[in-house]
Amino acid sequence: MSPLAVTAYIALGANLGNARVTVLQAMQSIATLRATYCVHCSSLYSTAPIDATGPDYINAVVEVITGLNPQDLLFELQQLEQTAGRQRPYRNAPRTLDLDILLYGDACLQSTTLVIPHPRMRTRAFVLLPLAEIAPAKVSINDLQAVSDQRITRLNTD
Ligand code: PH2
Ligand code: MG
Ligand code: MG
Repeated sequence: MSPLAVTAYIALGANLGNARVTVLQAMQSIATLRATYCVHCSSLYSTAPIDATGPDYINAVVEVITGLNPQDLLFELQQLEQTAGRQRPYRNAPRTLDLDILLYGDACLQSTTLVIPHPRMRTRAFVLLPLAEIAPAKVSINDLQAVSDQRITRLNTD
């Protein structure tokens, strides 16, 4: 039996167009998804591309409580990516908006379309620092030390 609602963490990233505006709008859109409530939004971070080329990214993480199952949540997030004009010319290409499910309760899932926890989340400062800001218990000191060479700057929101 699946629970009524689960706490999930979603990573937001963008490095094409007005990335700051796109990420802020995506946070609002996530908060209005059906059966989904946004509990915490991290600050925005400017980050160097990792395993990718192109401009610096804007990254953030949000915590939601959702009644959607993982596949339905993924579908809704992909719809938001499409609305933001997401194109996929090649792996890790610059993008207008990327929305990745990091954690979904304590679920471990491995389907052809979705792997949870996100397989690369522990190796990326652009995920770990915003996640640590809103959910410190989800990130260890060792995690943070392992990514301390990756360039990342928290942006002031005022
Ligand atoms: N996303 C990637 C690959 N590399 N680098 C940064 N800084 N931020 C991202 O969101 C990002 C990346 C693939 O999704
Ligand atoms: Mg991604
Ligand atoms: Mg993605």
